[in-house]
Amino acid sequence: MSTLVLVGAQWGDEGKGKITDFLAEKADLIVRYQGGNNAGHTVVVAGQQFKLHLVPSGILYPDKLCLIGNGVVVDPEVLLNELDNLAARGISTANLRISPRAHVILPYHRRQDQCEEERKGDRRIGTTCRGIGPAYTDKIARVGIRMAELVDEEEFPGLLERNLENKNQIFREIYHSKEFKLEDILPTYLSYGRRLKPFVADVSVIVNEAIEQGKKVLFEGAQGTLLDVDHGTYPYVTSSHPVAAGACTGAGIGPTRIDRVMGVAKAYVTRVGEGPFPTELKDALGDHIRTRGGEFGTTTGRPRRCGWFDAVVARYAVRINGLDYLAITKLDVLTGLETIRLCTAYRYKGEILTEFPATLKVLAACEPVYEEWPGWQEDISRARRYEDLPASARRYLERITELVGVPIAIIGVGPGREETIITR
Ligand code: 2SA
Ligand code: GDP
Ligand code: MG
Repeated sequence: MSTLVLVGAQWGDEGKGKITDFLAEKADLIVRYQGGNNAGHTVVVAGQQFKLHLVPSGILYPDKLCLIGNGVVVDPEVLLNELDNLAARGISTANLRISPRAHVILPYHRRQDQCEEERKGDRRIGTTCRGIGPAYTDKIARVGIRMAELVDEEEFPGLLERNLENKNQIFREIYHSKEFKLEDILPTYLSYGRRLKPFVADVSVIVNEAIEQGKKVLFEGAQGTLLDVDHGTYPYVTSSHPVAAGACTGAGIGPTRIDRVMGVAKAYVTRVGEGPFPTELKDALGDHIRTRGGEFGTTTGRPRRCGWFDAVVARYAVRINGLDYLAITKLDVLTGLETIRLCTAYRYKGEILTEFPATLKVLAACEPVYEEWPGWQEDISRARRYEDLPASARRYLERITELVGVPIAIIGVGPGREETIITR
């Protein structure tokens, strides 16, 4: 198999970073295709933790090409910091390439994100305030600035000036907030452009050539299916396409170039930010899972909401992404629970729903239908083969497979690269 798209099958933070790093050993190229530094992908190797935001999670292997596709929004300041931090830890970033078509996050996007959240009040999305939504809004409105322009010292000043005029009007009249001065931004961003210029290369050309040559390409989704702007719990979503199809538009490849799609799901569910979450546990058990699973935002540190595994969500992810396999992570976090619940369907006004509803109104009125399964008490973090898992853990996973309809290819029993079981 030469190309694999890895997507979040829930609301993000499923452990995509860890699984990407694990699979990257056998890949030649690792490609981010959407999102920006709202993402926080954690990789743990030899006890060392790396939190990646824009750089693909293949970067810890010195021989892999790591690509940031056109579908990503790039905050140059954050990216340069990330590169500096990696370099300080002895990780080479020489193999990084960034698409000239990727849009740039500028300071006014970050402020706009914050102002918009404040204006929404109790209807806020709970964004990461990294400027993601406003940068994608500008892209779709056809006023965005791309990497190609950031690194072009003739083009960038005029574009920035024009955009600042518009943005300042919005800051003045709508948000009643401070205006931005051209001279405060321009020299800094020109210098960022100079530093990033050597990394800019046509990612679509590189990826397509690699595929032609039979190289292995791993596409690393960020966020998750239920945060997709089309397929997620709109409007409580991010502004990009985390779903597998996003890899095509976000990296510049055709759908015929994708061989396999893997969905990453936790053995339970988490969500950070606002919006519906049918199996959420708002009790001591939810707190227990949060503590045990270290469920705090990798980017913002916000506590994540925790709940039971939801097979309605997982089946939806299978359908929307065309999943071939699942990777189930954080099974170890459930160790010690007497019983584990699995949501098999929703009850809506006395009716049983097996498909994920399109509206928040219906979703809000849905009650999860649960099955209960016995838990296990044994420490599973040293399990390396499926057979090493206690019978009740295996039964739980087998029930997930039955309910979701795709096989589980990888099981996570700890954050470290080696704390992984491959089943196929
Ligand atoms: P945004 O900032 O516009 O993308 O926010 C819109 C919604 O998308 C959610 N979102 C995320 N959900 C989970 N994980 C994300 N990455 C970080 C992490 C989050 C953090 O790895 O933990 O540190 O808080 C991520 N990025 C965006 C967001 O919560 C909104 O619901
Ligand atoms: P991502 O955004 O999908 O890459 O996920 P995050 O990195 O934001 O959050 C996942 C967290 O769980 C990170 O702290 C990982 O180190 C950790 N993690 C990943 N897989 C496992 C696992 O199987 N078990 C445990 N205990 N932790 C895991
Ligand atoms: Mg994350």
